[in-house]
Amino acid sequence: MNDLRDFIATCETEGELRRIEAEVDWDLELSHIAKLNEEKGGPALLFQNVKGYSSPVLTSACTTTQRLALIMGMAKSSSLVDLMREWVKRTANKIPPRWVEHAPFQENVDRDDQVDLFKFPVPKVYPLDGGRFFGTAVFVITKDPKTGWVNLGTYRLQVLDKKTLGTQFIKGKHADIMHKVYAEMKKPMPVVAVVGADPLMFLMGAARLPAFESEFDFAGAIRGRPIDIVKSDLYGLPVPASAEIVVEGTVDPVAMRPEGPFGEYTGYYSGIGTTPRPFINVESISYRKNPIFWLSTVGRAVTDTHMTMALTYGATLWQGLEAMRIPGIKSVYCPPEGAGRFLAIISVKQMYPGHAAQVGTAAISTEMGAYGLKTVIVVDDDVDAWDLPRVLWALSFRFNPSRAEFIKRGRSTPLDPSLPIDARDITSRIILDATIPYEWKDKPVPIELDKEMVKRVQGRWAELGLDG
Ligand SMILES: Cc1cc2nc3c(=O)[nH]c(=O)nc-3n(C[C@H](O)[C@H](O)[C@H](O)COP(=O)(O)O)c2cc1C
Ligand SMILES: [Mn+2]
Repeated sequence: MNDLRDFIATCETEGELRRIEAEVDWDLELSHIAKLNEEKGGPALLFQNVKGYSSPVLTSACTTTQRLALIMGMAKSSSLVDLMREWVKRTANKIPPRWVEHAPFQENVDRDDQVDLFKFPVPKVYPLDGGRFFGTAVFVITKDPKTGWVNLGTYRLQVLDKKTLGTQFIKGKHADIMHKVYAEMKKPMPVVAVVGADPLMFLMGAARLPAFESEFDFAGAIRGRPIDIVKSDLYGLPVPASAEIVVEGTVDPVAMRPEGPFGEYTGYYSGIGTTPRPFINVESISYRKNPIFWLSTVGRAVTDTHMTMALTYGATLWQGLEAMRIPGIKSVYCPPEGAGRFLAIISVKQMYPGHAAQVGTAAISTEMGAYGLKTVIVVDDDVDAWDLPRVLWALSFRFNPSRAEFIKRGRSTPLDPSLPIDARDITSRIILDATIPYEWKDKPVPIELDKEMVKRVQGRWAELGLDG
């Protein structure tokens, strides 16, 4: 798969995409069709007739595990955990990107007075949103001026006027770290924001990968070949050659403007009553002919944002545990209902006393876990991390509240609605050890059925009138 057009074609062949020919308004109507479609587990949608516009909008691309599998080039029958396991395996050997000369998006370039973000069918998503959001299924590319580290991250972008995009670079995110380096140098930070490209690049933007490493190298690892990149129009930043729309500009080191609110993945609006934020002065926009605009509805669970984060945050957590060389990790699952980041379940084959406790404390110390993760549940290896009824069983019959570990202070996300709006920097965490302690000499005896008797009664099933 090379670009978004390949993905759309593949989805169409696989019966995973519907084209919408009827005219649809970008103002709430398009997003509401997408959201309701996502709640029904529907296909990806390509809106071909957006009121007042001639180019299309793609939504709901990542709402199902099947479509995430198509993006990763895996079998449609793969489970989310299969995708995570493969992600961890493939990203062990990173592949740097490759410079190429030309890209289709370079065909149209608008600079200076021609720059107009309203040229694109940017939807307004939720009723109380502060405006139209150009960046949902987006990724922002920045470069550290001191080390040359290139980062690619998904951060929402609001159209503030035809040449300005409001940002929400949350504290400690990689674009925020780089912005602070530029601010110290009193220099504006060059940025590129890309909408539409090889859809894997959006997954990479959303993934919580380590600082100082480039998402391009991880993407190459997953594709098994280098990602083709070209130099951006003005500042020479690397841009995937597969891009549909490329916006380039700078973020001032000090200037701020109000941004938001936006209906976030927690199911609540964020950006109500928050301080102003940095913004992008757009200086150039390049785009393919008939560019495909891509939207994620974000919003309440479960949308394509939750599925994307369940895959990418879950894989990052798993990778982090592997990197710590902790033995016995059987499976990791970060439920999409928790946006893949607030709740994690880890299944472990215990090998020594305290092993389960180690897994819990390790999880909250990984790159992924040291951020918004609040609850870790550790289960024994006879329970699969994704098997929620069995996890609830373990929480009922193996878990003892006196074995819960409570951590009072950790880094939080300002989007967490469980914290007061003015005190969201710090959260508490809890580790629920739902295993049978390894060191117990007398362990409870689990019920196993008599094997011979099982065989015998299965042989009599029809005779007993229980078939069908
Ligand atoms: C659709 C979508 C929107 C997101 N919006 C934001 C945002 O506005 N601000 C933010 O800091 N993170 C946002 N995230 C989460 C980041 O993409 C994620 O934390 C990622 O790791 C950031 O990249 P970085 O680790 O290179 O900083 C969003 C994720 C998705 C999938
Ligand atoms: Mn990063």
